[in-house]
Amino acid sequence: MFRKPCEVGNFSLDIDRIFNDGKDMMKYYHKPDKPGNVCFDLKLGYKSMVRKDESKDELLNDILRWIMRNRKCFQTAEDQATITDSKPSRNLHTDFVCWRGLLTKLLCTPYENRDGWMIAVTLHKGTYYMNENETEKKKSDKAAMTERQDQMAYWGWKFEQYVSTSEPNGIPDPDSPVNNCEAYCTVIRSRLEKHSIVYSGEVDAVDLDCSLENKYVEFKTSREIDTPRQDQNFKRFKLIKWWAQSYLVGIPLIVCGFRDDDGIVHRLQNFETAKIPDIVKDLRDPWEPNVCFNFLNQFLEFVKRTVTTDNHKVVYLFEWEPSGDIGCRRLEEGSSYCFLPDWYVND
Ligand code: 0WD
Ligand code: CA
Repeated sequence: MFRKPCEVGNFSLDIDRIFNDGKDMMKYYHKPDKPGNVCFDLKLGYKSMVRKDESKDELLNDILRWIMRNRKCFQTAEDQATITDSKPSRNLHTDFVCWRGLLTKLLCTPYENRDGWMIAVTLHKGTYYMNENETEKKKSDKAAMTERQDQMAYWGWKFEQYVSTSEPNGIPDPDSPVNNCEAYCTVIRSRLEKHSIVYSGEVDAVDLDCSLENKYVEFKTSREIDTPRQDQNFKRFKLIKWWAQSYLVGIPLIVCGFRDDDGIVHRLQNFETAKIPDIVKDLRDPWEPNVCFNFLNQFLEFVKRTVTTDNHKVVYLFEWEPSGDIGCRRLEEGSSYCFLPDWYVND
């Protein structure tokens, strides 16, 4: 049903969020000597964090840059035979292009009871581009964020630093400033039923000791689980997101740092992505991957049926709130939701 995701490329964003084709920013997993017994203080260096400029909406721009530099990846044999000039074909032979994070949200929608979503879709030369927009709720949540919440968001980035290095077999450097600007992203091609999809997702590190074909690892932090209630919530609401996010790009391993309320990680625990659906089976009424993929498939069908104007200046907005139906409206040509830049459409 969902074809094994295939990596077709990768790119990096440097400290200034400048795009580079390739693996410059790829990190290596440094497994601690005693993963079951560590002491990582995630609070360290909060004040010296180098922050990404959140006022800039980066849209799909980095994926589009990658596509422009790698047009040959999208050519069919037929294209190659009919090329009359040196320019590769403009047709991507791909139904959908988006960020991985958007697909994660769609997969989790059947079980989501808190956050809705807003997705802008543009059909351009036969490909549906999907861009996520912040909902009003997300904006007000962000504005109401407390210092404590901001510090806790920092803890996740800090954890990555304790367990990864820039050089293979290097030693992590928890004294250097943390930043959320640099990124390493993989580009994936996959297919769900009739829909071919190209998407990109950020990857935390590679594990050189891993014997599997895909050596990528995802880092997470989570509050240590003390009660049956916390265990249920972890399985019902957190593991579904972790599973969807990593499954989409074929990441086999998630390394979780379990922390206390004071931001200290005391132990690491591995989660094999493929086994997560089994771990949650002891829930009353557990979530199921089939339901997730069926929903995504139906949403993509709905988009294809609804978005009929092939014009990069026309955006269709799809909106959903928990327990409601999916809304859709076609916006006027040239609306503020347009997101495909001229440098891309004119290339
Ligand atoms: O719709 C999206 N997901 C967008 C992502 C819209 C516009 C831009 N981006 C950028 C992100 O800043 C990042 O560079 O794309 C890259 C990641 O895309 P993704 O892989 O599709 O995003 P997602 O799967 O939601 O998140 C992966 C990781 C996060 O790790 P955790 O463990 O927290 O899931 O990407 C990072 C974060 O480390 N990340 C961000 N970092 C800084 N600012 C952000 C953000 N807004 N979003 C994700
Ligand atoms: Ca992560």
